[in-house]
Amino acid sequence: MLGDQLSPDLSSLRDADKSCDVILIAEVREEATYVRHHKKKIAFLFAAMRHFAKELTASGYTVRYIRLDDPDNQGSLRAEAARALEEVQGLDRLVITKPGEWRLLQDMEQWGTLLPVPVELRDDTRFIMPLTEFEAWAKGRKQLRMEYFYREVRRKTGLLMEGDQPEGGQWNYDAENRKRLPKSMVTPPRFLPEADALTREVMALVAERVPDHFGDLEPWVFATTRAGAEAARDHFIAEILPGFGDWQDAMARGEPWMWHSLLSVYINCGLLDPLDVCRRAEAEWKAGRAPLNAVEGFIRQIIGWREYVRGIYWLKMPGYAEMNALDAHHPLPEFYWTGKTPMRCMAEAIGQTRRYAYAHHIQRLMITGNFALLAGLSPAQVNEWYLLVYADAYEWVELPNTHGMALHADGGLMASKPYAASGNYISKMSDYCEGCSYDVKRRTGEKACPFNFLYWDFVDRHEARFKNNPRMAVICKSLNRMSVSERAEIRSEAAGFLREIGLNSP
Ligand code: FAD
Ligand code: DLZ
Ligand code: SF4
Repeated sequence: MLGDQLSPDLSSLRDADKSCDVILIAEVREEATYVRHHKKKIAFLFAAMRHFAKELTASGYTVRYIRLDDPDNQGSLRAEAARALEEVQGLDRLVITKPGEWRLLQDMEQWGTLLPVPVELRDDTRFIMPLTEFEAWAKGRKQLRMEYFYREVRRKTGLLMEGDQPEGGQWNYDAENRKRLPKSMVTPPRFLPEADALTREVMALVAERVPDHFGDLEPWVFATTRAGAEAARDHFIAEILPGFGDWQDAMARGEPWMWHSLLSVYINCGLLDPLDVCRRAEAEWKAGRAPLNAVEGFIRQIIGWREYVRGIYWLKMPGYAEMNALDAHHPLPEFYWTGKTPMRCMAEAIGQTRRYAYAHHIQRLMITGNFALLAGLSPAQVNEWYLLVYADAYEWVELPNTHGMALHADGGLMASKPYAASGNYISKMSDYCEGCSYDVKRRTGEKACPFNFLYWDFVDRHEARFKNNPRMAVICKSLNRMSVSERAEIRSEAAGFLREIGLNSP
């Protein structure tokens, strides 16, 4: 069982025989370092793996748990599987639930020829839409759009449905979910558990073994047991969910969590079941304790976006990872690691990412993602960053979000238009611009906000591609209303800024 397969109803356990089968779980250097994962991400996963192994043992399974500091640790999953087969008598086959990453699936598909026993790879059944159903849905469609897929999943699950119609008469209440946080509004207290003794032990191990990886171990913010994850879920549903919709797109200084659930980290590693979480949210609406816009918005993220990005990943890999439709090649600027930049919005989002291995969706999309898009950063480098900095990141979910949603590197497969925005959007949805060294109102000249000239430079660079896109036409027309000298000034300002942060002009 892999680090993100911590579910007692995993397909590989379906017919497990407690009297003779052995469950192998291994902390291995190769998985911990193939990208330099955030220290908090590794500590979270190893602590959750250790707790899960105890849970399995208590329920009668024989578990072979390999710790990172086991002197005989072979350093890779395949080598640990080989060692287990050698050291444990009587094992005659290996059963694995398929991993969520192409790289690992490719490797595991070879195990049958490399190991002395047959290897059976089973589908991961923890998703609502099996991949074959996603493929069938996608087949023959000219355009794939999440919204239509989402309606299929609503019908399939019956979530927020009245017969074959959506509850409340609308499928989507997003229009109600774009409020700016009022100045007087106070965000609710969050459920942020302290580290238990087991977790503290793992934190010390991580600090010792991968000291140069990105990110802080303290302060600790994640539950590492199933019971803890369930407590986090219950707290969210009872206390936070009612406000989820209204400020879903809002950002505020010193407010990393807003009304977001902080549940992806638990759902993605198997401590929480996505459909169960959605049914509980639906029950809150039915009981009149949470409004429809909040509950629909929350459920859409899980049964819509989460399922959709997974479908896209497996439909389009391996070519998907190589796409670079906007021909973006700049390396990642140093401040993506340090958070040291006068751009207050970027400093907030990156600083928080370093501290918590978490940032909410709008920060990932409209701050760090938007900057990467506008500045023409290399999708490969940006992808690696997102994969390693967030505790909830596995390639099946990270890659389509980054590559497709944030960077438009797939040329519009995931999203019909790039999520490009100038400083005006950030100023509307946050208080970051107050007290920033830059002036969000200025497009060029002294103290002009980099998001402004980079935005117009981006539109200018890609005008030919976007002018026929109906959702970009208005923007392209605005660009065309600018004088030649104005456009030249924007280009030169953008080039100067990129040089200043260590990048050559695009
Ligand atoms: P909430 O805002 O409370 O949302 C509820 C749940 O919906 C989440 O827990 C998550 O399970 C699901 N969800 C919401 N949006 C998405 C989405 N776009 N795709 C898939 N699931 C979604 N999410 C990851 O789980 N792992 C990643 O590696 C990841 N990388 C991302 C990279 C970029 C560039 C962007 C723009 C988004 C990424 N997301 C990723 C999606 C989203 O940002 C996170 O799921 C969310 O921020 C997690 O925090 P939360 O649990 O508080 O979410
Ligand atoms: C992310 C991760 C890390 C850091 N470490 C391990 C590990 O030591 N053992 C393991 O089984 N899995 C680990 N993982 C998760 C995998 O690298 C991989 O991302 C997922 O299993 C893909 O579904
Ligand atoms: Fe970000 Fe520009 Fe606002 Fe500064 S002024 S916080 S750089 S959007």
